[in-house]
Amino acid sequence: MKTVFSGIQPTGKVHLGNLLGAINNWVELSNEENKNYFCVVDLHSLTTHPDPETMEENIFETIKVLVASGINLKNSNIYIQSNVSEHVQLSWILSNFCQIGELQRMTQFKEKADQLGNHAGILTYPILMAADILIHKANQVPVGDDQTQHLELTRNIVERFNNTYGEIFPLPERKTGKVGARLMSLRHPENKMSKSNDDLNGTIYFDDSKDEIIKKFKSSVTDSDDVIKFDADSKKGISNLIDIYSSLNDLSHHEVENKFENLKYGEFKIEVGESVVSYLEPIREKYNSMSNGDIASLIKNNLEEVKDSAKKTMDEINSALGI
Ligand code: AQP
Repeated sequence: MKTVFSGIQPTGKVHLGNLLGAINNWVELSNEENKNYFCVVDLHSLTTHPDPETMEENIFETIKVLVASGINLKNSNIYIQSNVSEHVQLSWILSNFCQIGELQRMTQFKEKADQLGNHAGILTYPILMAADILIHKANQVPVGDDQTQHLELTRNIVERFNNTYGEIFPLPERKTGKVGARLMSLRHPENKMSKSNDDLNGTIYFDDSKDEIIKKFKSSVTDSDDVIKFDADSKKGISNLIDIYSSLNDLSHHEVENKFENLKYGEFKIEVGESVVSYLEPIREKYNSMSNGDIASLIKNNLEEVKDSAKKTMDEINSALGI
C-alpha cells in the first residue's frame, strides 16, 4: 500500500491544468489501495499576500471541486494545511538539510521573486513543500510537470536527513500522466495555464459555461500551418490542444493526429472544446449540489486522523533528533 500526498493552492478558481495535470491522478490513486492525503495548501498561498476576505471562500470552493471531481473519500483525507501545525514544524527542521543555492536555482523562484516582492517566503516555500510531502511519509506524489524540481529537492533533503539520522523517510516518487502534465495557456501557449494568468481567456476554469469554453477554444492561439501535428517546440498552441484532447479521451498524441488529420484548425478547436464541455459538466453539477456545510463536516471528520498521522511522524523525528 502506498501513501500518497498532494496539494493545491487556494489562490483562485481550479482550472483544467489542475484537473488534467494533477487531480485526475489523485482520483485514480484514491481508487486503488492507497492511503491518500490531499491538502489545500493555504500557507503556500501566503507568498502572494492574498485577500483575507476571499481566503475561506477559495478554500471551500477548492475542496468542493476535489470532491466533485470524484476523489474516493473512503480512503482519502482532504484537509487544510494550516489546521495541522506539524507541516511548519517539520519545515524548519528540513531547512537545515537544504542548501541556499539549491533554493536560488529553482525556476519558480527565478520567475516569481521580483513579481512577488523578493520576500524570503518565495525562496523557502519549496522546503515547506518537502515537509508537506514528508509529514505523512508519502512515497507517491501526483503533481503536474511544473513541480518536478521541487520533488527533486525533496528527494535530496530526504537523502541528507536519512544519512545523518537514520532511515526515517521514504524516497518519494512523482506520478504524472503520459499526457496533460503541463497544460499551456490557450492565449499564450509559451506559458503554463495557471490560476494567476493575466489573460483570463487563456485559462479554462472548472465552472466556465459551455459558451465560454467554446469561445476560449475558438480564439486559442495556434500557427498558420493548418496541420494538426504535435510539436511542442515549434507548434506550441496546436500541440497544447492535441495534449488536452489526448488526456480527455485517453489517446496518444499520435492517435489524435491520425483521427483529425483532415480537419482544419477551426474545426479541431471545436472538437477539443466540446470534449472539455462534456468532461466538466458532471464536475460542475456535483459541485453545485454541495453546500459549505457538507465541506465543513468533511474537514472536521478527517482532521483527527490527519493530525494523528502528522504527530506520529513528528514524534519519530524528534526522537531521532534527540529533542
Ligand atoms: N498548467 C498546468 N498543467 C498541468 N498541471 C498543472 N498544475 C498547475 N498548473 C498546471 C498542477 O496542479 C496542482 C496544483 O497546483 P497549484 O495550486 O500551484 O496551481 P496553479 O494553477 O499553478 O496555481 P497558481 O496560484 O496560479 O500558481 P502559479 O502562479 O505558480 O502558477 C500541482 O500539482 C500542479 O503541478
